[in-house]
Amino acid sequence: MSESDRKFNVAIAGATGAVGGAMLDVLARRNFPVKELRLLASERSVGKKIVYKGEEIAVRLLDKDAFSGIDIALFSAGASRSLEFAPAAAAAGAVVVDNSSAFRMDPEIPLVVPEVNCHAIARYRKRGIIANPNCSTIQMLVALKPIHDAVRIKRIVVSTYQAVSGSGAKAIEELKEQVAAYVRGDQPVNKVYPHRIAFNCLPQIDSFLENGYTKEEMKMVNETRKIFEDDLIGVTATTVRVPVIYGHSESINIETEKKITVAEVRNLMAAAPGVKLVDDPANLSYPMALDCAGKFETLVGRIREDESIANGLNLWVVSDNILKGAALNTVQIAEELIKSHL
Ligand code: 25A
Ligand code: L14
Repeated sequence: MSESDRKFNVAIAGATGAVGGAMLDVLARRNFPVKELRLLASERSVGKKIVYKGEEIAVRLLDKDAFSGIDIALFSAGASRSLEFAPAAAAAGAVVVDNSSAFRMDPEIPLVVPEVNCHAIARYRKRGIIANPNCSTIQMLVALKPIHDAVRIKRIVVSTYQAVSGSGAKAIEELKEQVAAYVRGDQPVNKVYPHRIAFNCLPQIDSFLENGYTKEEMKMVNETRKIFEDDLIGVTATTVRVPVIYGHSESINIETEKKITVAEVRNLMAAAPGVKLVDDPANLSYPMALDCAGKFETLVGRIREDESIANGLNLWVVSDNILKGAALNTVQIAEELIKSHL
């Protein structure tokens, strides 16, 4: 069999969700060599038909027996489902690429952004699972990796402006319904979020921890250290939900060990894999959530020197949280798996 004839049996756990649907899309857009595609979800969706490349596929129940014959299992049904079913998928011989937070900080499980630490994938063999990082961490590190390699980043101060699609399909509906209710003059109702999200900003993503930070904020701290393999890098984050449907935006301030100029950073960004430089203030051109939706690249702009310290920089980084933040990164990991490991 020639290299181009190799095809793989792929399962998607959580296929009916916001991220699962994007996984189907990305597999098709990138022409992933799929032999069988098995779509798995909860009882609610069993029997529902989903079209992949013109072919209708019926959704099956996610259970421990669902993975026989599967080569690669992409998981996006939440952390509790991953904890319950990913080990069974691995035991059945599949390599799992998991989108949830369940395994990210497990020292035996690699946490991978292909543009940043592709080499770590090889460590999947021990448990048969590879973790996909948090969406906000992924886009930040795609942009910062070339700078870290060039002049070492000592400290990162990041504030995020996160889209509602990160909390799934029902959160997108909640924002739309609240906007419609507001325009009608009715009282908007909140179910997914603890407060109204329409025409508001919520400085809370995920639950609060003892130290006063949210879990989302501490994911950015801990996952950055693991992916950069740098326990000394300082990271502090404030994560905020904004009434945007697709695309997380991030204001990032960094302090570097050695000096780097704005022109040098622009050159690094123009050459960086997965990055598109959008930084032409004279023409009012900068990264915006509306422009990143549906795109594979992470947009970087507003690059400025931080004039309050010796070696400081500010950047504005925007990416589609459902694509690079989840489905695309997962499929890229699967592509690397079949290229170098399976
Ligand atoms: O809190 P958790 O458990 O960690 O979950 C976190 C949430 O994060 C999302 C994902 O939402 C998940 O619900 N998510 C996961 N990874 C992410 C990432 N990297 C991420 N978000 C951002 N970045 P989602 O809407 O994208 O996907 C949900 C999927 O999970 C399936 N699912 C849920 N419970 C399951 C299950 N699959 C198997 N067994 C279970 N027990 C879910 O499938 C969906 O594919 P579904 O069939 O249950 O839902 C189909 C549609 O039904 C709607 N719906 C959801 N909940 C309810 C509901 N309808 C009625 N009642 C409900 N309680 C949804 O709109 C869904 O589209
Ligand atoms: O992947 O925006 O850890 O609500 C879970 C919740 C990503 C974002 C994760 C959200 C997330 C998310």
